Amino acid sequence: MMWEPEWETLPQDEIEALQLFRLKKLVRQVYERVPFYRERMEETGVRPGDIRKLKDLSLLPFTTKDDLRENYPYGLFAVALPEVVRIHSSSGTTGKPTVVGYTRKDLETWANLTARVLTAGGVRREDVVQISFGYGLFTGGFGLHYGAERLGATVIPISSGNTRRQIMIMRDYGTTVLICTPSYALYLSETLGEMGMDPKELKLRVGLFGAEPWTDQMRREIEERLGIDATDNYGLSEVIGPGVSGECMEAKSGLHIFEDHFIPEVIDPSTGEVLPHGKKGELVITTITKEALPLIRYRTRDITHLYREPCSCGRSLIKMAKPSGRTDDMLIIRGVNVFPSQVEEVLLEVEGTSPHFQLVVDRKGYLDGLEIWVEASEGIFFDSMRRQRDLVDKIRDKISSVLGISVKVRLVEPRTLERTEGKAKRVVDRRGI
Ligand code: DLL
Repeated sequence: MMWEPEWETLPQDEIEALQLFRLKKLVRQVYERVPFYRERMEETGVRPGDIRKLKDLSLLPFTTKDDLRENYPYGLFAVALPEVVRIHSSSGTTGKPTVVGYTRKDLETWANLTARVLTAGGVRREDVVQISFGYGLFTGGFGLHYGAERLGATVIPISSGNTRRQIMIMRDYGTTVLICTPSYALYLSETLGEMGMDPKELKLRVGLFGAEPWTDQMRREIEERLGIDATDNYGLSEVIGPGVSGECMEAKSGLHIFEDHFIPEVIDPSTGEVLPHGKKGELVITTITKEALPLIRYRTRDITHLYREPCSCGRSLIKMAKPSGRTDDMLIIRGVNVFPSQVEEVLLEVEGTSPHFQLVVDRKGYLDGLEIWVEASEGIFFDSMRRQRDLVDKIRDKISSVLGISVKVRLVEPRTLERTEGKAKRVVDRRGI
């Protein structure tokens, strides 16, 4: 089943013709309306008229998360604020988050795209869909919510947290579809066991998981434990949120990218050179239909490769492999993006610590935990237990509020964290994903 079969099965030559048409229009628009893009293009020496074929996309400069930050909050918007009807945002590398906006038409597009993802993952009108992604500035909850409503399913906008209540509602309301991060799905299955419940007591049949990397092995485990069919879906706030690509339940291999809205490229992250299909590198996306925040060659920092193959679901759309990692140091913990630099900023503000720290990520049971190991300054270390406790509480509260997830903080003796000659080893990831 497809949500918009006329678009999802377009032959490659027609998709490419459509992409070129939309790209030309987009480049002209951003050149006229967004000073940032005009300056960048002038610096690079390209003009809108130079885009004559799809391959000319590579003449255009990249856009990065830093560019969004430097133009915080609305500098890259291509429409006036009254045209923007929704704002979302995601964590930035330091300090400022990234702000994204949607016009009414963008919200339309987004709902259709997440409806495509849901349909590909096996969701139907008759389903009861429990959305356990956070609702709020994060794009996960609202993004999939409108898609599920669009396709006519019965939506339970439960948001994240309170696992036992999630399970109770799942049972009592007859939830058939679960939408959350893959790690939360596993955690739910574990809690189900702790509550002495059998998944057979639930009506769950399908799960759509995304917002963090996961493996096929994890898919099998989730499918077995919950007795469902699980598919992957990918997206990022800057580009639109969820709805950039999704797996089909027929093949469960690779995520179809909605090429009528996004042009994907894979580049060598160190040289910026475009790589041929099949070669692994950094995914770069150009949005060709978005109005409020169109992005030209946005560097996602996600590592994957692209391939086109006939798919058993009948879609002609190009596929991306499951993202396998990132080219930067961003961590995804319980679906929340975390940069070590955010922790550093907090520590620099707190007296009594040294700027030596490490983020230790672990998965206890199925839930990610983040512990921050911080070297105490000499003074504090020899201080009373009471003062140390106060310091730990202060750091914990500050970091938890900046990152948006709860963390544990451990003070360690001065000069005990490993020093390296090159890049500091800020992250110890023990999750094995
Ligand atoms: O995580 C959007 C989303 C919500 C996607 C719900 C799917 C479902 P951000 O918070 O901006 O947006 O984080 C984007 O998360 O660059 C990837 O590194 C990672 N990511 C998202 N989906 C996947 C996935 C949302 N399926 C960042 N596999 C991206 C691996 C993923 N990584």
